[in-house]
Amino acid sequence: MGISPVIWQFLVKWLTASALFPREASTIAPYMDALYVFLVGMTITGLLLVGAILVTFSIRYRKSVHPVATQVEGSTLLEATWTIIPLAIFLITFVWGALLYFRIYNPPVNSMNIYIVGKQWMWKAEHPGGQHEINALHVPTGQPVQLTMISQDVFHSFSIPEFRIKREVIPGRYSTVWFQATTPGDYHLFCTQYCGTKHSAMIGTITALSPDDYKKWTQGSTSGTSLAQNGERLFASMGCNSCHSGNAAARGPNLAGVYGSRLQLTNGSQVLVNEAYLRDSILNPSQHVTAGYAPIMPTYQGQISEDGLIDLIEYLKTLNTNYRVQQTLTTSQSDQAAPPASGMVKP
Ligand code: HEC
Ligand SMILES: [Cu+2]
Repeated sequence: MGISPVIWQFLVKWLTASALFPREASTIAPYMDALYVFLVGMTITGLLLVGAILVTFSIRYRKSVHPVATQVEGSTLLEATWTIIPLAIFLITFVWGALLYFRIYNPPVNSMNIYIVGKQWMWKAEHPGGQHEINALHVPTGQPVQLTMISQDVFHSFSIPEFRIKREVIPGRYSTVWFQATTPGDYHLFCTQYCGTKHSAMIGTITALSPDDYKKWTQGSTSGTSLAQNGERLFASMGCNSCHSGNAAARGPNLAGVYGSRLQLTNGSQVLVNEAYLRDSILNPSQHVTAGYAPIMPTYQGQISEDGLIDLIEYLKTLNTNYRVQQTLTTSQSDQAAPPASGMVKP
C-alpha cells in the first residue's frame, strides 16, 4: 500500500464513523479494504482526469477562439502512454486481487472446522463438539475458523460484512470459506443470494468471543454428544457396519484411516479422500468404485439428511484405527440396534 499507516487509520476510522463502511473485524478485512480503496481511488482519479481535460479543452478550443478546426496527426508517444499506464494499473489490480483471492480461499492448516447448513430460511451451525446453533454462530478470536457449508435446498450465500467474507452455499456440494476474527463482539450474518420469499429474514448474529469465553460457551452449550458420536450411532443404525466391519472377509473396505488417504478407483484414477468425497461416496457409491471391490454399496440418496451426512463424515474422520468400528459393531449387536445383514461375516 502506498498510503501511510496514519492516513490509512484515519481513513478507516472516518469511513466507519460515517457508517459508510462496516467495521474491520477479521484479519483479512484490512487487506480487502486496501484493494477496495485502491480501486475507488483509481476510479476517482480517472474521473477527475477526464473531467479536467473535458473542461480545459472546452474553454481553450471554444468557437470564439478557434473558429476553424486544425487537423492533428497521430502521436505515437501519446497513444503509447494512454495504453501502457491503464494496462499497468489493470495488471496491478489483477495480481493484487489474485493474491488476495488465494489468501481468502486457502484456509490455514491449523484452522478449526465448523459446518454450516443453509436452508429456506435459516442458517444452522454445527460444531464438532455437538453444539448446534440456529441463525447464530459463536467463534473464538485469534484462531482461524473454516466453515464447510452446504445447502439443503436452493442457492444461498453466507456473508459476514465485518469480516469481509462471502461464499456461495450450494445444494449438493460443500463449499468452504475461512476467517480469523480479531475483535470480540456481535456481527451481522446475511444471506446475500436471493433465495425466496423470506430471503431477507435469513440473517443471524456472529458472536466473536475471546478464547476463554469461547471455551466457556462450548462447555455451556453442548448437546451431550459430539457429531462423531451421532455419526457412530447412524453408522450402526443404517447398517453401514454390516459391510464395513473392518474384518478381512467383509464385503466393503475397512474405513479406518480412509480420510486423508488416496484411493485407487476401478476406473484407474486416484482420489484424495476429503469431506466432499466421503459425502459423495455415501450418496453416489457407483460413481467411483474403489479398486478391488464390487459395486454393491447401495445409494443412500434421500435416506439421510445433510446433518446426518455431516455426523457420518465426522465419525469416519475419527476412524484412525479399526478399534472404533469394532466397538460400534459390538455395541450394535448387543443392543440389537442393527440386526446383522445377510452375508455379514461372523467374527
Ligand atoms: C452392501 C454393503 C455396503 C453397505 C451397506 C455400505 N457400504 Fe460403503 N462400501 C461398500 C463397498 C463394496 C465399497 C467399495 C466400492 C465402492 O466404492 O463402491 C464401499 C465404499 C464406501 C466408501 C468409500 C471409501 C472406500 O474406502 O472405498 C465409504 C466412505 C463408505 N462406503 C461409507 C459407507 C457408509 C457411511 C455406509 C452406511 C451409510 C455404507 N458405506 C454402507 C459396501 C457397503
Ligand atoms: Cu438464503
